[in-house]
Amino acid sequence: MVDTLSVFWDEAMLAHNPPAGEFEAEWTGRLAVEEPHPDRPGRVQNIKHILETELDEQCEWKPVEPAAPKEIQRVHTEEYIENIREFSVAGGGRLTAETGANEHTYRAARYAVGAATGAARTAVAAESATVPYALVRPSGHHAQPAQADGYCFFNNAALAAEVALEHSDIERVAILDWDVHHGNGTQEVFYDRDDVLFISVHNDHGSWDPVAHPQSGDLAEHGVEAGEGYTVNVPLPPGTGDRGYEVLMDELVAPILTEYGPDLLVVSAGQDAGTVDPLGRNVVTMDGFRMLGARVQELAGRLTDNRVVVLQEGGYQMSHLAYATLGVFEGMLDVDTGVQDPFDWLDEDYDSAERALDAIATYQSRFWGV
Ligand code: OKP
Ligand code: ZN
Repeated sequence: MVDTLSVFWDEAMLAHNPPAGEFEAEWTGRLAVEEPHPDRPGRVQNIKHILETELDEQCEWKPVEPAAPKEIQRVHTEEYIENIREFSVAGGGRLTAETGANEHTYRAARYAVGAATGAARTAVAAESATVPYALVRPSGHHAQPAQADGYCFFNNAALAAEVALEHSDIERVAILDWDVHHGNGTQEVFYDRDDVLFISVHNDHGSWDPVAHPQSGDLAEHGVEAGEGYTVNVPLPPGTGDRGYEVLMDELVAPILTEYGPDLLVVSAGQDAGTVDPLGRNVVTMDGFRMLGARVQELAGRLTDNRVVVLQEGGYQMSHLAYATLGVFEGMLDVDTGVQDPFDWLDEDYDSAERALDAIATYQSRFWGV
């Protein structure tokens, strides 16, 4: 039984700020009002505050050591890390169409990695009656070994998995990425390996940049060589909601994780599948996120001796993100705060989701008993 949430957090992560413009893109001068970039500090400030107001008794706040470049080299090239440092300390700007830095980004990104690896170390420590949670920005799941993408610089989840694998008790890690965007960076890192199972659940958005994001997130991206079958993509149609996510947890994720038998579960928890998120097209409510948290906890209890680590990824509707994230931890800790989703009003398209999930299960049945 887990009863506390260990939140790895440092204010250094608030100072990162991508350039303003038109939504996530560069300013063209066609519009009247410049908009702050969707990855705003308020995202994590709101999560921190709702945890303090609604789950204060359960939360333990943990200090973060910023990761050194050497540690980040477990996943990224030395040259890439140095490029990010130089770009950031010189004042920043846009690295890709949507991914930008300021002078604080390099430091913030090192804190994010440090929070993720600190949380992973807590998770592998045998007596973990706590859920370690890295409350971080910038996110990591789009970052590839030598390529920034999708608001991400260093891949926090991949680094958490690598750090865990250095522990003698940990031979296999499963990463479940429910951020509404494809975790292409994490996929890339482990594409030819079977010691890390990567499951990404996302909107079927495809590739969005030939250089920064060439991966499609389609079913056919299922790993190569030793990694064949160990990348599992679950691309979902728009409108998938609570019921679709519940079915995919029970009919795809749970059986595959059970068959794989991981020693640690890493969750790339971006709550941008949330209803009203401006960057996603799914309609998961707080109840759906409670369900996801409860399912993850059930799987960790049954498969990994409660070894689980939760890493913050996306989520851009600043109010809903906080409620959704509270829902995840209510589910994990089996607590009912009584808080209701204030933004729950859209119907889900379950028929489309069901058709997609059936096709995905058929495809995956060549690798797994689903
Ligand atoms: C980051 B995370 C093409 C559209 C791509 C990027 C979204 C990044 C989301 N320019 N938009 O939450 O997965
Ligand atoms: Zn996302």
